[in-house]
Amino acid sequence: MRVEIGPVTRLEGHLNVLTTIEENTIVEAKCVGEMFRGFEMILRGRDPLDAQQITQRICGVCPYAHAIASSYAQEQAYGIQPPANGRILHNLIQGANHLYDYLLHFYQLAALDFVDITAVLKYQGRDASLVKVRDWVKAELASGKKYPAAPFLPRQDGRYLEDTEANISAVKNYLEAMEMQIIGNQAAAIFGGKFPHSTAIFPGGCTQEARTDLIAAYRSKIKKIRNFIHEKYLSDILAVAGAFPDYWRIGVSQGGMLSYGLLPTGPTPDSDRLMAGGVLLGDQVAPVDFEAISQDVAHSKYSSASGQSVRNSAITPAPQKKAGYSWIKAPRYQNNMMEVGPAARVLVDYHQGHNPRIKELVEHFAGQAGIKPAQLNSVLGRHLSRGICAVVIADFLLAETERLEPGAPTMAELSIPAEAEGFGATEASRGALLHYVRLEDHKIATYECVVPTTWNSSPQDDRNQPGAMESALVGTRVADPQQQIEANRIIRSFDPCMACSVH
Ligand code: NFE
Repeated sequence: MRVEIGPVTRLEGHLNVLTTIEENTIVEAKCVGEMFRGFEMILRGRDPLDAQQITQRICGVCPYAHAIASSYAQEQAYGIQPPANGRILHNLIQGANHLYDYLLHFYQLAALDFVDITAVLKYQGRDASLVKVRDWVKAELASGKKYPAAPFLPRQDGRYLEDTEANISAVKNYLEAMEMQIIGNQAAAIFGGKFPHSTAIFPGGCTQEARTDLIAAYRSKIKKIRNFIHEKYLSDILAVAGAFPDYWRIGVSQGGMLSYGLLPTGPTPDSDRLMAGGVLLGDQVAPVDFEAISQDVAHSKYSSASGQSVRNSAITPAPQKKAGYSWIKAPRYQNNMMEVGPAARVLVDYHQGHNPRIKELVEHFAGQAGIKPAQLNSVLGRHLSRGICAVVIADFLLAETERLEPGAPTMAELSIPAEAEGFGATEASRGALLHYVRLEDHKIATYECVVPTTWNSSPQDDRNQPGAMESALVGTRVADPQQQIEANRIIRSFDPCMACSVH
């Protein structure tokens, strides 16, 4: 039986998933990116200093990651490095965006897969926001509409969290998480100029000053989010994990794990990072080699050559291509399918014994849940990994503010060479993000972005090997093949951003 479960809701953009079901088990899944954008074509021939601005328009959720990756790529091309303050401000802006994004994903996008919103009907307290949600849900259910209004309903049939108090508390935190996201974006905008699209992130640093009043304002906002992470976010993840332990074994991707590492602690992107990068295949981690990345298009709607390296990437849209079922390309590492994202970030760092705090958190939570660290490759593992990332990032950002030198320069001088190239790699919230720029005659000749959701939601490659999300869906038992709440939970655990994936 073939069942389309698109458009999948509570994610960014347009995703369709074509599933083949046999005996209530998914035997094949095809992820379909349904739009074409062409940012790399837009960039050709332009002034390279447009790139960190234009690439931010790829997405309203992770724009700073694009600005950072573009800045790193241009810094390499121009042969410059930011002053210490400049690199720290990059980190402060990008890190605040990660915190915002994890909370957005868990509460607004994923939690309603597990939390029973109808539990608010039993709420008898006086919290004005909860009363509003209760009355709204009541009215929508009473309306008899087939499709009650978003965001809480409709939803797939299935088992939800049963404890009324836990459900009501999660809904309360759902509302508070939105306040936290505002605070996170305000924190980022203190140095980034504005959200979503920063005007201040620049190759060579940041155009905002490192003033003591700004630093104090930033710190107070990050401290509020840090408290929410420790008091609410982690316990809500664990409450879901406690009620749905089977999801430690559901949604396991079948390839390797790739992370470029997050938040450099020294003057250049090559410096050590808060979270170390690497390629994890089996239990072996190797350093990342950008030359080992290629992008297949056998099953994508492009007629350009398949399997090209990042440097030689080309893009010719072919909407009528019969074998192409997605507008997403299929990036591969030495021909291996890779999962990117929070679980990859945590596991790649953990396997290298790099950040002691990550090791401690992984072992603490794995012990508490009775799982092996490798089970972070799962639906619950991705949620918990975001929680772990949030803890280490919040602490790091506060420590970074103490390393700022108020009044010292935040920007390096730059001049644009006639011919040059650069790679810029970072971790967006959803995973490994690579930008590549090649200049000719002071202008952009080639620009290529290899984006997190392009890895995770990729279609099959030239060898018909599925993408990470496709592989994580195969083998999943579904109680109701038409609704597939289980598949929806798997898909959302990756937090796909289709706008980014097709860019
Ligand atoms: Ni549009 Fe993006 C992806 C992230 S790339 S959300 O995929 O995170 O920077």
